[in-house]
Amino acid sequence: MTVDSLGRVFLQEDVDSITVNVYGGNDEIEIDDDLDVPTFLIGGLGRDEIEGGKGDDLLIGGLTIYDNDAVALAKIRDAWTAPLSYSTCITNLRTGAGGVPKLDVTTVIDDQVKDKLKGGDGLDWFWAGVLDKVKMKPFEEFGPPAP
Ligand SMILES: [Ca+2]
Ligand SMILES: [Ca+2]
Ligand SMILES: [Ca+2]
Repeated sequence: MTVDSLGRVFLQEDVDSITVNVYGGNDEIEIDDDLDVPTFLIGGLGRDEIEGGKGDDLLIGGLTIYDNDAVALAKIRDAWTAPLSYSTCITNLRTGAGGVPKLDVTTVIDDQVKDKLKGGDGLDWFWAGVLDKVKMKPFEEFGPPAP
């Protein structure tokens, strides 16, 4: 069972993906460990605790320049949840392939406070700053491409 921002309840089989953007304030986003759908989770300003579930989660501790642009966020979600490999989805988002809004050091902005990010199972992608605490698996990707 899944509940949206308006309090509506969905059956899990009817949910393809989940996008959560909580903006300012110290927020907690927790996706159930058993929920196997891809998610796109943005903490925004404030000390946020973001926990992914069993699916592939894209976790951002700070802000993006797209946070007030629902169309851009939906395009990012679609690129992240596309039926392509983990590394292809990430490359497409890093490079802006096919017109998707790019995720790079100019569009994802750290909010300089301590966020906690945890991905859980699945293949997750993390964007965090130096102050943030990140719990990720060694083969998972972090932020921009390695220099
Ligand atoms: Ca926040
Ligand atoms: Ca934050
Ligand atoms: Ca996960």
